[in-house]
Amino acid sequence: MERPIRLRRSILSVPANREKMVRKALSLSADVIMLDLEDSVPVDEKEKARHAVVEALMASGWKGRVRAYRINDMSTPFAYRDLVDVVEEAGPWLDVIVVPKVNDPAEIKAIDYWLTQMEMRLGLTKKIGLEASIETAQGMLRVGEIAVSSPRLEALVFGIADYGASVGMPSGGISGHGDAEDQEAARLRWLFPLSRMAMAAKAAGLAALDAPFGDFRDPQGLARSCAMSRALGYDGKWAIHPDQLDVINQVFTPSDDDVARSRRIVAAYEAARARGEGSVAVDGKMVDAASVRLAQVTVKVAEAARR
Ligand code: 1VU
Ligand code: MG
Repeated sequence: MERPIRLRRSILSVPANREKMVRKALSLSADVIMLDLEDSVPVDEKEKARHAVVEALMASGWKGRVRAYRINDMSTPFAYRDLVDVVEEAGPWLDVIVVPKVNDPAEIKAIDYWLTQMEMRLGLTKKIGLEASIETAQGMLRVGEIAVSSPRLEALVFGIADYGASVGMPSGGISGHGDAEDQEAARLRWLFPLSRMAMAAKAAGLAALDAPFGDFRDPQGLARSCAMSRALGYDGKWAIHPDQLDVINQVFTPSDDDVARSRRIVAAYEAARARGEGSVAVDGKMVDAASVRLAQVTVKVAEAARR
């Protein structure tokens, strides 16, 4: 199964039971709109929120944005209804389902089977994609197996607050919480889990998506958080508030200089290969097959962002 290529710099999480926010989301500059049925929706609103997801997925005005929703996790009494009720009604309009707190590859395999049955019954020709959220110690331990558990998987998502809770981290320094000193001291904590998840995602050919930054009134803190995950190979980051979208889109879009340099690298390397050489100097730096692969990723993301 060929994985669709999707632009995923910014993913806006929208509580599905908040009608006004759902409507507003379609006017915002997120690449992906992710209608949430999980942690931002209270238990007694889950059923109403499922209907809202169906309505929103089928609404007009998406304009090329990725249509996503998040189910509740597989240990809850909600997950199967989240899947069946939404996919049976709005399956043809849906691009991807986000599965939270994945601890075991069997959870993704089970969802894959159910989706296959529903797609057959509904006569859907387009396969529905999956994203697995890694936000527990168990999930992080098995992230390599989870990443290859289904050809439907398109991305792994890092869930920072739940991961912090699951390993017993203090909350100061998580996702913008705590003071400046907490933030600075906490930066090192994220290097290992962020890198581990990115490595598993990229080895399986998936996108790596970073968790949201909770302090939506701190654009500098958000930019620092984006820069860190971008540097570690992440493709995009969740947003929980409209004001975060411009910063995220900017950090995860290659700059004009980056794109121009990448094109020079690809051209110089192709010329070198035609001469029978495998390395060449560009702007005083060595370029070989590995640098060309990096340059091609940059060009591909920039072209997708321009569309
Ligand atoms: O200007 P308007 O009145 O028309 O709209 C408000 C507000 O409704 C809207 N807005 C949003 N629209 C779409 N999606 C959103 N996520 C969203 N957030 C706000 O923007 C206008 C300005 O809003 P505001 O500054 O007055 O902010 P509020 O006090 O209304 O809302 C703040 C919170 C944090 C409550 C809100 O942004 C929110 O609920 N965000 C999403 C939370 C979420 O999805 N949580 C789950 C994912 S995160 C996770 O799983 C764990 C880390
Ligand atoms: Mg979570």
